[in-house]
Amino acid sequence: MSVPATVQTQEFDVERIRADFPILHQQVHGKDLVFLDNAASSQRPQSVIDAVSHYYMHDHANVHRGVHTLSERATAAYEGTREKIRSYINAASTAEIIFVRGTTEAINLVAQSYGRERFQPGDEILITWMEHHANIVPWQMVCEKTGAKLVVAPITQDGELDMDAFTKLLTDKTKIVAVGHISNAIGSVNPIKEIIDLAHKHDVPVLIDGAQSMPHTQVDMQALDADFFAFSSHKMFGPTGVGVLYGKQALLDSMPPYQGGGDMILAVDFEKTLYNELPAKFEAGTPNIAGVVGLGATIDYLNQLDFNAVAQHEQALLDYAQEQLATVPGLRIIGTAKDKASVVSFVLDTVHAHDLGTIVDSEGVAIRTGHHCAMPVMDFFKVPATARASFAFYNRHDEVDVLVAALIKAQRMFA
Ligand code: 7TS
Repeated sequence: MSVPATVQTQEFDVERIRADFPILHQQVHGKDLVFLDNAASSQRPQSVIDAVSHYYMHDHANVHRGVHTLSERATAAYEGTREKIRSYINAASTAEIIFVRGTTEAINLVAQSYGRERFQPGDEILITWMEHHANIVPWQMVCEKTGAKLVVAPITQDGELDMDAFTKLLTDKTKIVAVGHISNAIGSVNPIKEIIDLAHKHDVPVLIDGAQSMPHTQVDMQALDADFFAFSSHKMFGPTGVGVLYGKQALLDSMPPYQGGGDMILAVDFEKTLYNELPAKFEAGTPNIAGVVGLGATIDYLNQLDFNAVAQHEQALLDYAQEQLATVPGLRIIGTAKDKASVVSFVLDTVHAHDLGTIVDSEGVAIRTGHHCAMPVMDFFKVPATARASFAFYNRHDEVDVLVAALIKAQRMFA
């Protein structure tokens, strides 16, 4: 992602960072692991693993229920993470932080709870051509129930959102805009502040899919003025099975519960149920307590990083990767937006993406191959699949060299 030129950063010590991630120090097929599948799921530092383990060894009980000591400890750790997240993304209140399973559940929650009640036949939901299926299918489902229409803003040949077209498609019929911050398939960074300001001029709320931005950058909800923002812990170095829906309090207050059950009620009888206040209203049933505790430790870990140094390191990795990959004969990079995160999709003219994935794995290199749950983007670039190398702050330049050597080996095998 672009780095402000004037910002002074500390020297980024990648070896010190790598020492925090035990999983990186292993061999696969007799070769040092080179983990370049971070966009699918990144790895966890020891402190996060320890926090989850400590929680299970000392503090586990159900939350918000018992007056006994363990339940109070578990509740304090669970609610403590809510405050850490609030502060990390600068939300106005902890009532605006809803724990969910991940980005997918967060978007489904908004589509069903916000959309299903309000959308009418003829209303429009505006997304973009580069969305992950998690930001397409929930809206299609709500369209089927309400008669609303999914409108898709086009992208350019470089894989950038076509802002002129987007501006024209945003009309009085638009009832919500739902846009990814960073494309998982091609790495493009969308101008979300501009999109939010534009939509707000039409009084249209905006949901940002932040699944791919949280591992690379810090976001400020009040400065951004997003109405909803969704992200997954497992992509930002935290446990799997937990994520966050941020929503402005007034909007969340106006929405009905998404699921019913324990914890989301104040009183129940067979005639009528009185729903709980935010955020409990949207957290039915026993949550992923250990995951949330681990996410709290993840925020502590991220808070001690210098994100300007992280951004510079990742930009240097991206530049180096794109430069080196361009030296591989017959390799084409898919997605050449000016502002890109450290995600590089590519195809080789002689080797299918799936074969590539298997061959580079035999060299210890983990990349993802396929459509990346973004089939419309693949259709746009007229490719069935791509190979994707996605970097995190713990990756090194020499890992790019290992990838490139593995690709050349694959090419020789298929020659
Ligand atoms: N949105 C984006 C932009 C994503 O990249 C993903 C997952 C999701 C939503 C869904 O997140 P989840 O945590 O709820 O599953 N992306 C990928 C990927 O690129 N490879 O595997 C999953």
